[in-house]
Amino acid sequence: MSKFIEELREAIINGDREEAEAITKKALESNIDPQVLIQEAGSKAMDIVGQRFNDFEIFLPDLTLAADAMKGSVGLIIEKLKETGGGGEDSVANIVLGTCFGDMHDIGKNLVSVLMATAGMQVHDIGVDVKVKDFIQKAEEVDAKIIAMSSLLSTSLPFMEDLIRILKEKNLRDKYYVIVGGGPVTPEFAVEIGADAYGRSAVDAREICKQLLSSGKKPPFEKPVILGDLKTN
Ligand code: B12
Repeated sequence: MSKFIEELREAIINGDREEAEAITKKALESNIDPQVLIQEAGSKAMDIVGQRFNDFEIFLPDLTLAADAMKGSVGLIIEKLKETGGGGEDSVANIVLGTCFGDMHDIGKNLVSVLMATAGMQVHDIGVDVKVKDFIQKAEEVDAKIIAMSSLLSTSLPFMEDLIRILKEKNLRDKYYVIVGGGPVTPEFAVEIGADAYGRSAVDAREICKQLLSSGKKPPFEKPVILGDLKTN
């Protein structure tokens, strides 16, 4: 494992934003793949911190510091991805993206947003704590093709199901592909609620959008497109 990855993981776990940013800068200068940096350093560090929080080894202030360090690192990685990934000039579709109501987690969603944008998609990131009606309102307003919902909290998962139910009630279900992702979301859950796709990571999210848009099929899909196995990713 690259020394940068190990050092960055450590800096994030320790909640040291300055150090995390300094290592991220050096790693990016050494041309390390930004996505490897996110996956192997950032996300792994967050998993460790999340587990320690769960086990009462650390508490909310520690979690907040770690998240801040992660945000610092991700901010620099996002800049790099924007520089190298192209712009949204040949946008293929409008995508409305947000974190579900009640949930303030946005680090993963922001990565999803940037990776979609670097693939030339027009992303309308409507932030965190987004009500179902606001996802739909925005999708109607911008004539979106895809509604992408992120959730890290189990308590916010029912809003994904609500969105699909309300789209059906409004006769809008065949207008939007609905894709879901985030920590507690599973492929089984995506099947259960009738989503069109599930992705484990931000890279999967980007690939899913490409697949849906080139499928030539209207939503809803009988079976969701599933990318990123929980066991291998
Ligand atoms: C950082 C963090 C925080 C930060 C958030 C900062 C921020 N601005 O986002 C702070 C400290 C604020 C926080 C608060 C809380 N948190 Co918190 N948090 C985390 C932690 C450690 C990391 C999350 C993270 O950023 N991961 C890194 C990113 C890169 O990964 P990601 O978000 O999973 O996103 C990736 C994929 O999921 C995917 N993806 C994401 N969205 C989407 C969408 C689509 C469409 C697709 C296809 C893919 C996709 O792509 C992303 C990139 O690859 C997790 C533990 C964990 N390991 O997940 C707990 C965790 C999510 N938090 C948890 C809890 C309980 C809370 C609090 C309730 C704590 C409290 N008691 O107050 C509050 C809730 C506040 C709220 N209302 O939202 C629990 C949730 C349990 C559950 N299943 O419900 C976790 C799992 C910790 C734990 N082990 O218990 N938290």
